[in-house]
Amino acid sequence: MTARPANHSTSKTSRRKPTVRHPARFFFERSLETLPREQLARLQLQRLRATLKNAYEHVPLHRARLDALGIGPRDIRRLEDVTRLPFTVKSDLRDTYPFGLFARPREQIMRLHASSGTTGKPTVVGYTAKDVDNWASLIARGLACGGARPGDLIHNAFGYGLFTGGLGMHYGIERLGATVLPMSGGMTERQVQMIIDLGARVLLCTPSYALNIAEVAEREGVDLRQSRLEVGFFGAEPWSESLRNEVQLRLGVKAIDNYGLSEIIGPGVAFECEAQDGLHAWEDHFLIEVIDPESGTPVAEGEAGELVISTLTKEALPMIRYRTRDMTRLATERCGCGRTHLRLKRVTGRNDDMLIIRGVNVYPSQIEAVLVGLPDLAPHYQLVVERRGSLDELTIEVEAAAVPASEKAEQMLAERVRHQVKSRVGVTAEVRVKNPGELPRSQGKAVRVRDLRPKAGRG
Ligand code: DLL
Repeated sequence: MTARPANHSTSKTSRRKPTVRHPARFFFERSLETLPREQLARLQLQRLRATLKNAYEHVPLHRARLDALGIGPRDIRRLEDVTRLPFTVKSDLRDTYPFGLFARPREQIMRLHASSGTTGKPTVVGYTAKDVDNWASLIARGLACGGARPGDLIHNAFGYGLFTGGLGMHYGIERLGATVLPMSGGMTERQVQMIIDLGARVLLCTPSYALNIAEVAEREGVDLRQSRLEVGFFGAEPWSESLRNEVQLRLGVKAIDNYGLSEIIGPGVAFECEAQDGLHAWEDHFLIEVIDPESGTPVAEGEAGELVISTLTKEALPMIRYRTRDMTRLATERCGCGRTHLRLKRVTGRNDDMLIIRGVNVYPSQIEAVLVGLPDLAPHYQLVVERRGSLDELTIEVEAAAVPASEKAEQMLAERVRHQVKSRVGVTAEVRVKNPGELPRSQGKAVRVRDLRPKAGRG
């Protein structure tokens, strides 16, 4: 293995963000990414009507719903009219499994992907050749937006296969004009070796797997901060600012958030720019709304709510007002990077992942934000939810950075965590301290919650 000295601080204690070389501003599709908002809105309206026509003419479920409301594609005269359209939800995909929401015959589908789903049947999604082509451009655009450049060597550790992460990113990397290393997930020692030996500048994986890579490297005595890595694109699961700091520090990269979901396209819906202040959602391809999940009505700008997305260019699987269940906030003020597309603030988690503990609503990522970075703890955790009597109880399993010197020391550590969580998130939890290495490590999407409640009574 060979490594060259990095051009940023390698001190473990430095919290300074590494600076990205290649400072010149670069756009993959400059004119589209910087389109004035009035023009963007005109394009969206035209594309929304075309999408509606596609869905109405080719998908029986959409036609039946629109007919029931007496709405046709021509009734959409202004963008705001989108709120008259019915929502589409995840169970619509399951109920019409496998191809019932496709607007093209199977023979015209170039690619299928599927998301495993924790219950029941998987969700199958499809792409025409044109969809695959658009997808690659959207990802190339996003990678450039976050600091990747043509000519970079990009180590893609998202899983290849039915998951949209691996192959979706793969074609985007090629479209950007970069070199792709199709690593897929797993075999972490090998990942470390390839990062060092081949000299990737950019790493792609989930944030929890990035941490696993960092940990394995440290165990093997390899300092990845000395490697050529400079940028990491992390996504596919919720993560906190604390985890961002941790990953930046341990890998010596600038960590860029990116968001997407299979039902809409996969990765490629929204990417952070180098400002790391919200994710630009590509509005020429997606119409973004944020609604109150209870009432279904739009929330005021900047308020938290459920993200709802309509696709504007998808041929095979047009989606009308898809309820993502993901909670976020919108920012439409102009971004310093010059892109005009609105930004999603960090996606905190799915509203079905929200726990209600003694009346307090809490997302796992809020607890993560408190735990990661606390002294004497490793940045690994699991939340265990149990039903005791009529109440839900939360136990937080944390991992000590080193085996505690005594039982007393362990109790004090647990007490410190309990206190921090109570004062910063407002939740009362038991804390169980595990020894180093005891909690499971992520290979892709981390499992943060072990829900031991009886299925019928879950919050
Ligand atoms: O995770 C697509 C993807 C691959 C995105 C690679 C980014 C990078 P699904 O497996 O369908 O697709 O899971 C989608 O993951 O609804 C969110 O709940 C969650 N998610 C994805 N990205 C983020 C993120 C891919 N950046 C589901 N922050 C979504 C928070 C995220 N949650």
